[in-house]
Amino acid sequence: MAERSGPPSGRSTAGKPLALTYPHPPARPDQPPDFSALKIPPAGVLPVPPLDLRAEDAGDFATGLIRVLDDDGQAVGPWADAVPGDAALMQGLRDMMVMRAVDARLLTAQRQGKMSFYIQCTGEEAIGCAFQRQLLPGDMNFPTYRQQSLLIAADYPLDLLMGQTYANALDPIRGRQLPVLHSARDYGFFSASGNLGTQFVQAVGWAMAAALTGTGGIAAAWIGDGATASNDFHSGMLTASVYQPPVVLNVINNQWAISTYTGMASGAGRTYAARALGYGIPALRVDGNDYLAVAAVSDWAVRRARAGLGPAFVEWFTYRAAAHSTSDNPAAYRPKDEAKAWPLGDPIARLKGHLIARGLWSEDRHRQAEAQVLDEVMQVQKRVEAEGTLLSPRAFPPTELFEGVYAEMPPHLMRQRAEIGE
Ligand SMILES: Cc1ncc(C[n+]2csc(CCOP(=O)(O)OP(=O)(O)O)c2C)c(N)n1
Ligand SMILES: [Mg+2]
Repeated sequence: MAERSGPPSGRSTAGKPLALTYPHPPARPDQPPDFSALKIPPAGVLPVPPLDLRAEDAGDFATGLIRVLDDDGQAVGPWADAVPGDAALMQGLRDMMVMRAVDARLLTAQRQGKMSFYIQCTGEEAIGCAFQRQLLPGDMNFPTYRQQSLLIAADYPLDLLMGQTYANALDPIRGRQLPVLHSARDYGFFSASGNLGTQFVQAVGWAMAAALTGTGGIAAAWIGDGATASNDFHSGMLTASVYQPPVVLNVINNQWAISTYTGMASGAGRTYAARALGYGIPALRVDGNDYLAVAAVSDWAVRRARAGLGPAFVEWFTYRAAAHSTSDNPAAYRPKDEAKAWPLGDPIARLKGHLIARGLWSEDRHRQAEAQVLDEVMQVQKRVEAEGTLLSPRAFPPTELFEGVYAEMPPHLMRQRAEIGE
């Protein structure tokens, strides 16, 4: 028998040192932003696939980029015909403006010490706002901490949305979750999970149950690019691929997972959408800063799920323009002006530009609307803050701690409640 001999330790058979690959972001804080390596195809080049698109025919959609708005703000290409009407676009602009104003006000409130923590979705407003407007009552989102835009477009009352972040008497879940981990079943917003990746298994399971029990409704799973590195992502994908439930599997690729560059989760220069093809799930990759493209593709994916044609995967290509959270300082790991250099621009500015180009809007009307939206949001915030902030806290009765978690209170909690004299 031939004697087996391996290469000397640490060297390849070609005699070269074995080395690992560590993906690096294109630029660090002391360098100018550099997105030159991104391949951004022109708007309007991809067709609209049939609703029963199969993974093996989805290659171009998973590696390209569906874009409707071109650089002049015109809607171009086949997907332009799938965009909702003018009233829906005006509504979309307002939704995004409200979202941005709410984020700005709550960020300031956190900096003033009125709440403990906040997470903004700046730059990603189009994705949740446009997707939600394609859903129906009875559908269910499984969101992360960065999908408050779904609630805005579901017309969730702003005093509840803000109250949750102050954890005051207006908080429907009475301080049981971190600020921004909302829970609003009647608005199609499943209790947000802080554990990355769980949304994929939960949404797939919910969609299977909806199909099995005939209760109807479709599910939408939401995770970030970094969370695709979790086991739950793969479990959800495999289960969706086997049972074909009515679910839309969304990955928001905003280039960062706190301070970790997206390349650490994508690996080897592949798109996230391309990963779904290996599971036999058709996937589309979309410019997430283009409200028209987001609305058209969301409508396509939602109709596919509703038609019983199985799961679809969407990679929303965008940029996290703000810090990860109020506990993060992005100046430590990326160039200061990187958000401004993002080649796909800002979703509000782009929709505004489109509506102006079509004579439906103007800079003046936009300025007025911005002031009006800010005023409305500040009025609500004032009312909400009157119910208590960290600077002027109003304690809940301690017995509340024991309610609303278990249908039947377990004995150890009964004992604890007795200890505080109730
Ligand atoms: C299972 C798990 N691991 C780690 C964390 C800590 N953590 C919170 S947010 C985050 C980054 C997530 O990045 P991404 O999925 O890209 O979403 P984004 O914040 O960019 O929206 C990490 C590592 C967590 N919450 N859950
Ligand atoms: Mg991310």
